[in-house]
Amino acid sequence: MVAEGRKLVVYPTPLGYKGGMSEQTYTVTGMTCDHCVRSVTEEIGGIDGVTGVVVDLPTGKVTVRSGTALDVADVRGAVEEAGYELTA
Ligand SMILES: [Cu+2]
Repeated sequence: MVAEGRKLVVYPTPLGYKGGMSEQTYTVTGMTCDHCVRSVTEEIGGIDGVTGVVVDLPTGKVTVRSGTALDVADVRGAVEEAGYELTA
């Protein structure tokens, strides 16, 4: 089952939530399929304060939404934990 280009969204922000939101986009290399997307999404989603993760598989862009700004080292660690590499 291939679903290239599909965006997987988890931990959606509750409707009407406005306060203290931060959104940052990273680039992850090594993801090839939905399985990779899920691994990265779950690892990053496990970081304290993360409220949303959107992965665009073709570009490797990972958009992370959180209540407060995240430490890039935490995001890098989560990506590496999933078995991939954060390049930007
Ligand atoms: Cu994969």
